[in-house]
Amino acid sequence: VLTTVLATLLAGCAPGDVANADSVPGIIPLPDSYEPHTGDEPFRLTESTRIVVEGDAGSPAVADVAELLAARLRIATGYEIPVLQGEPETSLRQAQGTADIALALGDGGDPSSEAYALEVGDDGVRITADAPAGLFWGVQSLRQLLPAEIDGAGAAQPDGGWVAPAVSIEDSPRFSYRAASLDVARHFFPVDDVKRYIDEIAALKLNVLQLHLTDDQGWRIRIDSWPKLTEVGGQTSVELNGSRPGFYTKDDYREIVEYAAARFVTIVPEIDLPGHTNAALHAYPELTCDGVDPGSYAGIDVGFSSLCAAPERAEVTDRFLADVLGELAAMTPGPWIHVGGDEAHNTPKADYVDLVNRITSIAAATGKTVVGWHEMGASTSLPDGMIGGYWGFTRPEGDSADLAKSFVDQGGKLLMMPADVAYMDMVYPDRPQNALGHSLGLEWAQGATTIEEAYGWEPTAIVPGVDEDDILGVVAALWTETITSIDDAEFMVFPRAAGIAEIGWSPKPPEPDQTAVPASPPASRPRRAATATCPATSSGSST
Ligand code: TNX
Repeated sequence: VLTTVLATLLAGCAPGDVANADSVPGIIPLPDSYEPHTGDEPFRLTESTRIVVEGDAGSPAVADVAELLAARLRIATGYEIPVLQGEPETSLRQAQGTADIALALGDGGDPSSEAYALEVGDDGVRITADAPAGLFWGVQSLRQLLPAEIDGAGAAQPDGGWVAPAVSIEDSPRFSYRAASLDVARHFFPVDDVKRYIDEIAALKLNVLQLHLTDDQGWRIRIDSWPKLTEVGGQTSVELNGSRPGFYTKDDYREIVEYAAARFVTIVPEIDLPGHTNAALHAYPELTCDGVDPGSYAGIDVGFSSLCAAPERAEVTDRFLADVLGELAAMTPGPWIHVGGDEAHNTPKADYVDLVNRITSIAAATGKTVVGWHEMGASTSLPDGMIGGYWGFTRPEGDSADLAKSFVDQGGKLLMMPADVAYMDMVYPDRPQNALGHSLGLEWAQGATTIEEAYGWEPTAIVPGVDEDDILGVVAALWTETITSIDDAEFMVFPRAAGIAEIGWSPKPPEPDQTAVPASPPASRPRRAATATCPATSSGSST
């Protein structure tokens, strides 16, 4: 899939399609600054290439980055690609017709930095960073400079050899939270599918995976103190395009979290509350106001279920919230937990605000930073620094902008995922179907979303009064009412999420009135040419 992404977005736009193709490195998201050494000899990866971790490399995380790179290169090339510590032997290696790939961790600096520098030439590759994450992102850039076959299984060898063009890159992200989401509640996705998805998003330097773990149709995460959530609530799913129930044990979840962490991706788990709770209410009818089991739900409607705000249910509801969010926080090393808050259409306004206050304060008591959908901005007592997820349109309708702004007014920040451009479950214009003949995607967010639309929005230009500093990041969201398999998920998400990855990482593009004067690299980047117009027949090579 990465190959498809890159082939579509990069090679499909190779020289001829992009005005300044000679000077733009074939990397998505486009780096902050770059200087191509046009005319210089490229780096050549051969059977004697080694990966050298420079210095004393006390950091196991750096060794892990080196091993991940080595594993990928070995699979694609069949070469040995040893990993060792020490100093790269540039001159010796050059004489043998190759050079080392060096990874160097700077001393001091900001441990949370994602910045890196990448030097590529015929005397080797050198990636430097203040923190391991930067080295990992630098590795992703290197992968994209190599021929697309580097992401393959080893069957295809590139015609021109394993070369990467000579270039100097200095790079760091615009936003610190660059996410994809995956709805594992409507249809369940097994651990291996999630790992594959993590590999794909990390290649685009997305560093958060929001897992939508619960909804009306299913509850997907084991909670020991409320076992029927998964024993009952994990056995159902949407049945539109085929059923896919299931749930993660705590070991499964830990495996996902660790796999993601090794790729510098943080898992943000979402328990959707107080609406979207039919699976929980079916498992524990004592959570409903009338105590009656609502039955399981396999359709795709939203907004009908709700926790009960009535005082006589306060004890059981607050115990449920504390147990669920407590266990979830305990198994989540990342700083965030997401408590939903969307589309509680069946919860009276006063009850909704009361429940939001209880949900968010119980969530904050776990020590995590709380994330919720923009509707939660209806409360004026949100916890300190709470993050709101804006999923209205790029031209806000109704009170969506006000509700989102409420988070900022209360000292929090926003995640931007406008549904008309950042919802990967919206149909493509030609409305393709899956292998079973079912249509893929929904249309409610202003119809089809093209690749250009997914790429053509600016996070600071949506909610009035919300500026760069008020925005934590961007999200490419995948809801799975119509999506049953990881193949279909990838088809919907890529390449559209590549545009969102670039919005989240690359420098803010110049205002439209400044684009008349083309910027000369490496000073700043132009927004890439419209990608969907590129020819589909491409070599798949970025060199
Ligand atoms: C809206 S976005 C939802 C989800 C649906 C999605 C389908 C949001 C916060 N809620 O429940 O799955 O639309 O596109």
